[in-house]
Amino acid sequence: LQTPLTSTVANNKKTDKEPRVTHPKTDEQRQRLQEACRDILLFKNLDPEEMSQVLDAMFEKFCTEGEHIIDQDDDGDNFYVIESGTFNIFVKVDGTEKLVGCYDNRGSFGELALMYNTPRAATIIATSPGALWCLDRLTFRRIIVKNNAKKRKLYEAFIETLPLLTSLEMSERMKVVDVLSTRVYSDLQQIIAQGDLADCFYIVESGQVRITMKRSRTKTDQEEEEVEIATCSRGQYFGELALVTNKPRAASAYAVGSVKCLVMDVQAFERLLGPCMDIMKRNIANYEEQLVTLFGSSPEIEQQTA
Ligand code: 1OR
Ligand code: 1OR
Repeated sequence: LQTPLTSTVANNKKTDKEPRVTHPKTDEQRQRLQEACRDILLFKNLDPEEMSQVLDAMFEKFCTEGEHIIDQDDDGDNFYVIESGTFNIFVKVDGTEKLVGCYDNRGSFGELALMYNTPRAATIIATSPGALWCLDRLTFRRIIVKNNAKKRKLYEAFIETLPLLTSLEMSERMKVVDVLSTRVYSDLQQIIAQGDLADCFYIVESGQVRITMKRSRTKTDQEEEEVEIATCSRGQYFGELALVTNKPRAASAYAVGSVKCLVMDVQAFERLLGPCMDIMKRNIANYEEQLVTLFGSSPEIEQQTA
């Protein structure tokens, strides 16, 4: 069994001055941790060595219903990955706490205070018993923040070309880059399935994405066929509709050839892309027109946004 001390020494390279944080884990714990971290966007761009350092450093925390995991305006200690449990997000508006969202057994939170050295921007309260994996501030800054600097260099120029983001300030666009992660898909791979619950938003970096919709051949026909309704290429976005309307995915998306997408989770989408909502809503109005042209009616899309 490795003790924290021996693994700390063994892992240190000569060039690193800071000691590595290591919390020893059983095989079972490590398995659960890996599973919980699989879809965490902030970890997606890490190389295997960085990822294994992150996993080594994480430690488990169980919480009870009603427990405050984070209080707004506090200093940031940890970044949290949800293994299980539900959590409410509150933000103070004019002195009163406003419920602005929730996490349901997946996702992560607490990155902002660590990334930008700011006070906590929201309060997070458990609404069920839960299990969290925590990453300490120093390790987060050493690995994730360093990685963000690389990401900014890589994506700065591309982000500047996106028509969707023109209403954002330069500093806001860089915050978008910080939360983006890259996902690669192979030919024909499904990216979005119509009818699924939605939790992220996509921008095409390279390749083509085919958008299709199911429809019955006749009014009485039970069998559905998939009709191609659009294609997205470099610089275009998709997957916004379900996030804006709070509905299941209205269409499916498939890779044509190999495809690279930039992906953002729903909380970051809501937090950062408010100023881009006009452009998106105009485009959604466009879908509705097209839907009438193609299918003769527009039952699927209904705008619920103010
Ligand atoms: P943190 O370190 O600031 C609180 O600690 C965490 O709540 C924060 O990192 C985010 O990870 C998470 N605005 C700010 N923080 C949020 C939000 C949010 N949602 C989750 N967090 N908004 C809600 C978006 C659904 C914007 C509210 C105006
Ligand atoms: P989503 O979150 O619903 C599927 O997931 C995505 O496909 C959707 O967001 C849009 O980003 C994208 N109607 C509905 N969704 C469309 C359409 C579309 N085109 C792209 N998406 N229409 C095509 C208009 C040219 C109208 C239907 C015929």
